Amino acid sequence: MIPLQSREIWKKHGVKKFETPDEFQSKFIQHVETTLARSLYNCDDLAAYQATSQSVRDNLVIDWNKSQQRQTARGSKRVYYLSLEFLMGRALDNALINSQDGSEESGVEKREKIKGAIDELGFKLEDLLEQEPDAALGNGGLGRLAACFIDSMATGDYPAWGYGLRYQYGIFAQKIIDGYQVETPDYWLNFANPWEIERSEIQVPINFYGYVDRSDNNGDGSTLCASKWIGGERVIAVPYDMPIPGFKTENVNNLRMWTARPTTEFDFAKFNSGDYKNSVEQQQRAESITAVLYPNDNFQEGKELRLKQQYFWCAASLHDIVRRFKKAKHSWEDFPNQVAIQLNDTHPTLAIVELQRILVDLEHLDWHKAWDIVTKTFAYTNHTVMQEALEKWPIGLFGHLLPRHLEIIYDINWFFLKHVESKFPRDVDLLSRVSIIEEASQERQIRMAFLAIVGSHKVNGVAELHSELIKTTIFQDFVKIYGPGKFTNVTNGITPRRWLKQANPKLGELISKAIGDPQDDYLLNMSKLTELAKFAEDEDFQSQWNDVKQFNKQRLADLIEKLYDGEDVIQRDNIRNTLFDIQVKRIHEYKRQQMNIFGCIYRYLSIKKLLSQGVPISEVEKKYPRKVSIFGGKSAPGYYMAKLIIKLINSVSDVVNHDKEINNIFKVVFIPDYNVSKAEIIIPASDLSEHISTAGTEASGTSNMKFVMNGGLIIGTVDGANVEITREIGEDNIFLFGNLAENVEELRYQHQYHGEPLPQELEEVFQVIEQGTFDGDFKPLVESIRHHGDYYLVSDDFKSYLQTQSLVDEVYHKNKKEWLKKSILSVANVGFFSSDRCIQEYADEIWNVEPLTN
Ligand code: OX2
Repeated sequence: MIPLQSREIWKKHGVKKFETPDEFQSKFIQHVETTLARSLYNCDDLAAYQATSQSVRDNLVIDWNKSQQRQTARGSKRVYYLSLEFLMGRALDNALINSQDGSEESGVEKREKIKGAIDELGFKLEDLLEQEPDAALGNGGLGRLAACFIDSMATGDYPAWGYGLRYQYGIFAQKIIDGYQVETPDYWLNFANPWEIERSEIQVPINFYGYVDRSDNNGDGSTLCASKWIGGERVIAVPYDMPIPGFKTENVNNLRMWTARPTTEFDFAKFNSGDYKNSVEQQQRAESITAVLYPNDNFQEGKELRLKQQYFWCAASLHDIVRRFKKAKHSWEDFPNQVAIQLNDTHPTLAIVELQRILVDLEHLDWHKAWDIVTKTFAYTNHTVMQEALEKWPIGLFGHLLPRHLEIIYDINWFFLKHVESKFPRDVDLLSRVSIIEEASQERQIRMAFLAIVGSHKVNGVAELHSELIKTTIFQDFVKIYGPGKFTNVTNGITPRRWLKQANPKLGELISKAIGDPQDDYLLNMSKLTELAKFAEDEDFQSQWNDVKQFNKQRLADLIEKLYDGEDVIQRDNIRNTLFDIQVKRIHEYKRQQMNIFGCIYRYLSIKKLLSQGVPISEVEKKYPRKVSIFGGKSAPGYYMAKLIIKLINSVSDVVNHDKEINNIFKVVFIPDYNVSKAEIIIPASDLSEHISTAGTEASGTSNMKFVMNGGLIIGTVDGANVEITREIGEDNIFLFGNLAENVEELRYQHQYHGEPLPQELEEVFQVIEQGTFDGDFKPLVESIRHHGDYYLVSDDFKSYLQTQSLVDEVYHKNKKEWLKKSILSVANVGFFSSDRCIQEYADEIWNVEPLTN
């Protein structure tokens, strides 16, 4: 503590945020010369990016300190969002847009001034933004959702922290070599990361392995005899903090990311036995815990290191949360009134067990009293119903790494099953179905989703259809046990700051002008967008709307040209009448990129057929108007089928794009290394985007919302959030097709037992693939549909997919006004999908926390 008389000196010198362009320039130069130890003569774009970021960060940190002090002083309940993935992307532009001071000026105006100030210093803001590597600490939707949520929590003035892991390697960078995906490491911390603050003064010891001591562990001869875990291997968790600014508020929240370090304890035993090298090696292993993000999306791999990551992160975060709670000197009963912890999927389920261990073993609370606190604290979000993604851990592996936690899980299960038995006596089947320990498999396994349900007071799905599905399928028995009230829905959302204002400044400008909102308040209150509806048929407005779209298409064409080494793949001169059809997301059989590329092959064959019949190309173009099909996305490195789909897309692209005869009326493009910053260019450029998962498999989807928010139309199945998007924007404004979720089981059954012939169109596609028209061996892909039950129902939906694509062509090319009207109406009604709305629902229905305003 600073002595009272010294505080005056602090106050006199108190740090100040830069407010004017002039003050910014002064900060910038100071950071170049001192922080970076560079000068006027050797300040390149990278240094300028870093100096800009440091300057902006200084402002954030000042608000961050105030926000944290305010939150502590008010003693308000805090939310902790635990996510193993935060797919943040770049921070600088977002920080500029969100930057706020006491003045009336919006962050957006401020950004313009900084841009001017940077100009004067001899740099271009756009070039500096490009210097920043993506913080790609996530796989796909789940990690990006966490990033949108912390943006909205800060914006809504909620006292909330995110907790994650600071991986040294984020999701791999994807290279395409000979059409195949090749993974290269993403060492994103190559240059200092100006957005993080290392907190090396905080060191949390984390233990693994060891054994459980049941002797008199109080050491004082008292009768209290709890168990005590004696850990065998110790590492240290050190946090890095990232300030998260809200929009139009001075509130700045914290994202705390843990990194693993070796202990500095000296192992005398090893040293004396001359085993120095070994003791160093063991120390080095500590760092490997947070070295790399597991690159699977919707798939669990079951590796010990992954479980270590999970425990390391949960234990460090809980230690932190409990320490903060204890400082305020509340009684333990008050814990759930002070702390809400949201589990982003089952990855942080160990936090439930760890809190119970802290309360029972370390704080000596009665088991039931402790468990009451635990269940009131936690809530769990489920993101999938797919079996292969549901986490299970073999008892052997788990008990070796975390022996005491295994015991606690057994006890949790014992009390839970006792409760079930009392409610449903003698239903042995039910007991074995809901047991946290699965006995059926070869080795007994812990079902993490069940543990998460039992240890939480609320469980939510991420879109209405999905939340209904979990209640009738994977968690059916739990609805019977706990009643339906424990299960709820919070439909996903996205932050309009990044996904509208930042990604699509031109559209943002047009909107704010049209609805008379120069301060961009619509970015907080998205219902204001409904004002756009009155312009839906206004020709002048339509033409401005269209101009924005064309500008964004041009911007994407530039990116593609760069990625294709200067090849003008998308014919520049024709962009205005070329439909951009985009599918960008993780490559997965259930997302059905294979159906899209089969559709592309069919289109190509149809064009060729007409040409071979002597139909002139100008006539062919009437039936198959200009279109470019754009794909992007990463496959898990070990996912054979997904990798084959990538190869097929690239091979088709090779054939189609180099076929002179079709005169460029159709192109297929694969954009390598899809990531957040590329998404910001790609999404605003879509005329049409594809969200075509097998009904019932995509829990929500969030890129569907991003595309609609940017004026793109959707072709999609009746799945995930597509259902609610349809409800919000109107069924006239979306192209839906395909079988419904309720019919999927029956269709799969039919495939298994009655092998029906494939539709003619798909048969034709398979024949040319089998003839070797496209480089590569695609037999497994074709066989999975022809002979192995077509699990994802491509054959069932293919025809209606093609028909719907024809309808798309017709509206786009023959009725452009109608198209633009649909596009405007979609944006007018997309407001529901702001993540601000999600956070408000979580806060009101699940966390019971209030925003904290000045
Ligand atoms: C994804 C889901 O697949 C996607 O549908 C959803 O929009 C997203 O999470 C955010 O809720 N891993 N990733 C997901 O689920 C799992 C498991």
